[in-house]
Amino acid sequence: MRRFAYCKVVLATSLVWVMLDMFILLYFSECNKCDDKKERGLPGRDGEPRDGPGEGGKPVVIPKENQEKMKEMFKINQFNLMASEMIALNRSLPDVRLEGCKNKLYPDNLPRTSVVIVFHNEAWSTLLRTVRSVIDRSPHTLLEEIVLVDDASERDFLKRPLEQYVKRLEVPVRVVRMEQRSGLIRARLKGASISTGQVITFLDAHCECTTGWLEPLLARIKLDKKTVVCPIIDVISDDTFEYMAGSDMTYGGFNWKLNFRWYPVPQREMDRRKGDRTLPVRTPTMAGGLFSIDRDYFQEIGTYDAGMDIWGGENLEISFRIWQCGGTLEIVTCSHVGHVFRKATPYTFPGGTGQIINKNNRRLAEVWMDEFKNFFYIISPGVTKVDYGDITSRASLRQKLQCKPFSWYLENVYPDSQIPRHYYSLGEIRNVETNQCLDNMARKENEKVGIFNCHGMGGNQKLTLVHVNSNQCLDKASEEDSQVPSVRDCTHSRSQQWLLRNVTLPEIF
Ligand SMILES: [Mn+2]
Repeated sequence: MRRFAYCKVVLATSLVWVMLDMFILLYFSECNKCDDKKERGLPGRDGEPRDGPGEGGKPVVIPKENQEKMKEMFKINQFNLMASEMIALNRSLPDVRLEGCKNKLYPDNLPRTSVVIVFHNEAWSTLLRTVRSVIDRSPHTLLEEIVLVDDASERDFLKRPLEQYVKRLEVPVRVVRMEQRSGLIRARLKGASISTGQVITFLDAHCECTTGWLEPLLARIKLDKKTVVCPIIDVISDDTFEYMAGSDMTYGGFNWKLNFRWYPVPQREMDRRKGDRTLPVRTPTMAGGLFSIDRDYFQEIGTYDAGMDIWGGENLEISFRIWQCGGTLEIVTCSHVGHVFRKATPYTFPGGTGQIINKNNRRLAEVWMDEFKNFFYIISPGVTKVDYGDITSRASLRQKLQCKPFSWYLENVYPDSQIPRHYYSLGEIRNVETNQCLDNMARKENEKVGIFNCHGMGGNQKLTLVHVNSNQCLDKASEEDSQVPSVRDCTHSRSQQWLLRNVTLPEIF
């Protein structure tokens, strides 16, 4: 009987202790979620339920009374800074990977990477959320270091406070400063040169890496160091910081103006991968902000064109160079990294945005595009007036590496390009009677072709345009629709005669 009483006492006291432990545990884990999280939050484990603003990649809604302040703050970085500041630096994100990616196995001895992040007046919250997401979601055995390159920011918190903060992080983080505003290209070169990892991973300063982002990238490089890899770039809303999965069904291309654009992955690339969407996509171009490259290979193929200024065109330049000089450029669909896409740039461009991008594009066209550069020059004649500096070192690099011609690239890497691989002439088609020209009138695919006043370019040649299927002839615009040419029975009247006028480039340049 007494023994039973003893047992009851022992049981009761241990129960009290257990409850006390639980209380302490709960109390401290609660505290992680609230006031402490912005500064010292433990690495967030994805899947663990948390309920702060933006957790799980959810959108942040700003209450009505703060809308005015929010708009004011938006202007600072051209994204919703107020929302960003409400979100924990280590917020959780959804696992947006394809099912087939989640249990892929990668070799143990992957090469280690340095992560190089260039920033200019970046917000504290976005910059440090980028850094935290790298640290929290990468195996530390694969992380050599993080290198933050400050491209002459003016904000005080990016000086000593930043250096103090990153000292406490579990992975070595180095901060290097450019002496003057140098732009993305030169700042990245600086970051690359002082880093030491076998692989260099470039990230933008407002990214969030997701679970398992790094291993599939490094695995491709381990397999072949001439493979340059990009993650799928997910969208972090600039308005709400909502995290939205990017598509594995788009890849990088460009248009005649040499603007980078996303296009659907063509059937031939799906076929090559036998329909397995978890396999990397060969992409003609990269967006530029986020990619990994073997350090030696980066050197070997000539890093970046240091003659380019600030930003723009460098992504196409490195894309063409990789492909034409024997490398491979891929989007690794099992790797997801989010990026805050903005509608406007918060940066100032010394000398003006247009001038800089024209200069950079001119350099890449001159060095890499052979005769196909003319497509670009015709569509943006302003480009031919810019001073693009000396390109002899880049041209000799191309020579030295024995890179293939641009026609090879179009044929083998980007056959679905807007730039035709084979063309008869480059110019305009003018109606003999009306003296107007065929024009796409900035219309989109599957819309009517237009007819418009000619822009006026050199040499000509008379022809009749016969439609093969209907055996009818292209005629001047009809009465009902004066801007659209018509197809009628062939009469060989003047309205069915067209002049093909070649653009004679030396003439306009
Ligand atoms: Mn960016």
